[in-house]
Amino acid sequence: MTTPDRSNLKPISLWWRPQTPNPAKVVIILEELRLPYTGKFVELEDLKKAEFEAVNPNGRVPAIHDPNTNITLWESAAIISYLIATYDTTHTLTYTDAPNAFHLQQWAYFQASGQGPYFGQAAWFLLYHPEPLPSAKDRYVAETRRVVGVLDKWLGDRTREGNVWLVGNKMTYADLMFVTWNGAVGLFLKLAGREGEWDPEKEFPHFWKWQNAMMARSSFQKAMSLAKVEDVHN
Ligand SMILES: N[C@@H](CCC(=O)N[C@@H](CS)C(=O)NCC(=O)O)C(=O)O
Repeated sequence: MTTPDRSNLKPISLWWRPQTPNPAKVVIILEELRLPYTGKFVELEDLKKAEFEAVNPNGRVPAIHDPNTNITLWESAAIISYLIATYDTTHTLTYTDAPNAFHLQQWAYFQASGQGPYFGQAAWFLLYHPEPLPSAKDRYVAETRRVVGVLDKWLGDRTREGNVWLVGNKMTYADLMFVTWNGAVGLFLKLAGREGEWDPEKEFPHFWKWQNAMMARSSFQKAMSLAKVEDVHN
């Protein structure tokens, strides 16, 4: 695949819903890489209809179509991997050398398989499951805390070595992949009346510092504030 001409890019179409963690991950990377994109809002009830399933057979957001390369993709981690490989030509958010490149993949897979789904199940059982299932709620809240603990311990060890990011000495796409689900924990515990179980500043100080550094970025602010979904951005 040839590298698209950065000076003449057509907007990338992004199927999404506002303020949802997986689409917002992609918005953050589009913003960080200053790529033009158009939001294509999908109503909840349209996600499993033929029109959208022609884009994503899994019937979930996000999905993208990039007219510059003619690729259609779904799964947020695969989309981010594509955007980085195609457009981060100066490697601002990535490393290409071993072992850093593989460690980035390791953390990205951990986010996609170990953080997102577990935090998502915690939110589901706390807020949406039709029957109250205390053991399922406790299991996923405990897993959420365990995953945050893994990140906090790793970042604490890194801080003692003089680095504050997951890999190498700069913020990468792997760090940014965690920020939206991290940010959802306080909200879903609060909505479930369990805010007493979440004091990250005290319990997970390295995680908290890292999370706040990413939440302060304009890419995160934009991803969380976008509501007018058909606009062209950048
Ligand atoms: N593994 C997928 C998960 C996508 C996902 O669950 N998206 C949510 C929004 S954050 C969704 O579309 N939910 C609607 C539904 O479950 O029907 C990814 O990372 O892209």
